[in-house]
Amino acid sequence: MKITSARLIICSPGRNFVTLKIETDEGLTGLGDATLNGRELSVASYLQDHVLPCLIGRDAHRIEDIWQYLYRGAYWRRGPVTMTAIAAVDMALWDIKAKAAGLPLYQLLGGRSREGVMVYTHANGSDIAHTVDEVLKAKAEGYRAIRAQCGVPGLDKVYGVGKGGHYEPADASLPSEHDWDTAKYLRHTPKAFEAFREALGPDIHLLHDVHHRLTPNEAAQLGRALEPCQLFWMEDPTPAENQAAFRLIREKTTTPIAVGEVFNSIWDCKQLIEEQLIDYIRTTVLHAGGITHLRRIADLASLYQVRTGCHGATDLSPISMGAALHFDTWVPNFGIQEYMHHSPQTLDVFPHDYHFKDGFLHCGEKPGHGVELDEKLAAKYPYQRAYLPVNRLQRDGAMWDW
Ligand code: EZ4
Ligand code: CO
Repeated sequence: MKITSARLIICSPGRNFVTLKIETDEGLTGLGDATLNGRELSVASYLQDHVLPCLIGRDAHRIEDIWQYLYRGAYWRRGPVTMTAIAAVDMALWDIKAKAAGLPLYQLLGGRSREGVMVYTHANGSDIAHTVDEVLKAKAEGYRAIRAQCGVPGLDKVYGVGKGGHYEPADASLPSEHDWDTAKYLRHTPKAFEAFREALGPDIHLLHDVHHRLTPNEAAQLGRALEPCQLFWMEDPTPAENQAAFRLIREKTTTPIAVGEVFNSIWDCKQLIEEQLIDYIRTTVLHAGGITHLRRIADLASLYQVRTGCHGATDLSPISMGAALHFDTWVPNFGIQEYMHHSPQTLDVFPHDYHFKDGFLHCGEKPGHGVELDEKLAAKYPYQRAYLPVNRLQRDGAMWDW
């Protein structure tokens, strides 16, 4: 089965998405997500200018060979732009192979390991009382796991909190600026989680995202302070370029740790996994080289009792969500899947086979990954430049991590 065409569809139904469509001489087509939040056109150019010309005429069934060709063959390995571009090709080819087999994608990976995929949703509030309301709302909607983010007294703008409710990660045509004060955050967060746990009772999982803002020692302090609240995980407690830094956190707290939404290859998490410095690995089918590479990461993780917890924010298109849910349905060391709700416009542009029920997402049984693209509708939403915010210290305006 030969690849006859490979082209990009860039649209912005509420936010930007880059989609790769691969067509074959047998009439089967496949879709891959190529969206890299705030850097969308870089991936589009990498694909358009350098990858797509090499695909024409290749056998669409040779997924592994094409993956190696694009990774080893490029000489320049890894990085978010490269690995997102490879992921788009990989996802589209798995979609085609599964359609050719007439099977839902999870069947090609090894079949079903679970009846559904436990997801966590977001509850964001401007203060503790507001966040308690949001957390209870999520519980009432049937979620078994809830990520809570709460405004901090004395800080004007904190990422993901705002006025509460849902947030869009890329919120402006130039980066907006948030401010940060670690002492205020560390004072407030344990009090907030005590209130959330009290309101929820013991049976619902609670999660929290630190967005890389603490030093390892501060992260250990927070982890310890949160131990009585029994978190499912504390996410991205500190930047992870230096994987050994996590030893300092691990020695001091039993609060489980999740890391990896910004990772793009197995090399970013090799030491974290092999030294059992984390509990959950958050790499995705999108930013970490597709199903072919994510499967390799999950298999390494399984040797060390590290489970998956794939990133699933709105900047990953429904195509990534569909592919991730097939992966989650199979992967033996599954932990949890993030589920942040896409806008109604996005869901209309990407008709999909997955559905939510009682705290679980179900990938559906259609052949392939089960997500399509309405190109006519997509054309009504042209690309609009948009950025993630930046984070500065309140004290003196210096740039800070996030
Ligand atoms: O900041 O998806 O866990 N979820 C997150 C998200 C990420 C965005 C980055 O593009 O941290 O909000
Ligand atoms: Co995160």
